[in-house]
Amino acid sequence: PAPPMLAGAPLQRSTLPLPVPPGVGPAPGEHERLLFRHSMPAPWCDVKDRELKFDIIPNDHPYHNAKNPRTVGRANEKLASAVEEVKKDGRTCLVVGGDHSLAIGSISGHAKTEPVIWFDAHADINTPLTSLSGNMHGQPVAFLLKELKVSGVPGFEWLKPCLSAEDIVYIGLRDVDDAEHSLMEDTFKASKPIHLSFDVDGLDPPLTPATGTPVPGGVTLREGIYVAEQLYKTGLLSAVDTVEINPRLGKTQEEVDSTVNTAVSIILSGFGKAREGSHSCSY
Ligand code: Z70
Ligand code: MN
Ligand code: MN
Ligand code: MN
Repeated sequence: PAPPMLAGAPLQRSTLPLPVPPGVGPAPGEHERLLFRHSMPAPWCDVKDRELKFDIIPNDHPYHNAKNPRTVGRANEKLASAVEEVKKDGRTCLVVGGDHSLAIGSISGHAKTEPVIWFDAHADINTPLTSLSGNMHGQPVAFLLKELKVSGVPGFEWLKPCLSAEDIVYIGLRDVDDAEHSLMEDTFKASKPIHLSFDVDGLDPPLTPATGTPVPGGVTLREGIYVAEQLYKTGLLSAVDTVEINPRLGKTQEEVDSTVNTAVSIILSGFGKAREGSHSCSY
């Protein structure tokens, strides 16, 4: 069949390495069919499709609490080379997984200095020594961080940790193991102080109508408060701006009140007010 056409950013050339980690997800070839079936015509995208085949290494015994380390390690080595080729070709790389252990190869193969936004309910920063599940998809960040010096894992001889703690921004965390929590405190504590510059027009307009340039489709109050809470919990929040709050622009007293109340909730969260239901442990 013709290569699948995928929706994507205009003016970007996209490439699709399609890893199928062993035993996980659709069978080889199935990705292509699925992508084709769900794709929308996007003629501005020049899609170059590739599929990676991975070997299942026999007798792949656990390394401490890391299951299938050789199989996962070699698969990631292959993925890293594929991503590197895609980037050398000047294309945007889309990896369709597969579980999150593929980030080890994907991020290693990408240029080494880019910041990484880790959007996840989970921190995925367990090491083979701390993991309770043994699942390597709960460990990729630890493998990538220079600070954590994970080494000696069979299958990962090729890997050179390429990220520093300051290169990672987490969004969405809400299920972090105790050991991960300590690892994060140790790893991220040396980071620099954080400045939060909070423009209320980043929130959805009904929350802060009394502002100059509302734009539809903003962040929910829940999300905004969450961001402020998480920044507070880093212990590194050393300055906060709250801007574009303009009571004169409220058409009614209600609009003024909701704008001010929203801003106050964000500020309080940034300074340590926990919502009801937060437990005493900071995660
Ligand atoms: C747990 C672990 C996990 C999913 C990541 C969970 C990790 N912290 N789970 N993504 N779905 O096993 O290390
Ligand atoms: Mn994950
Ligand atoms: Mn997750
Ligand atoms: Mn603004």
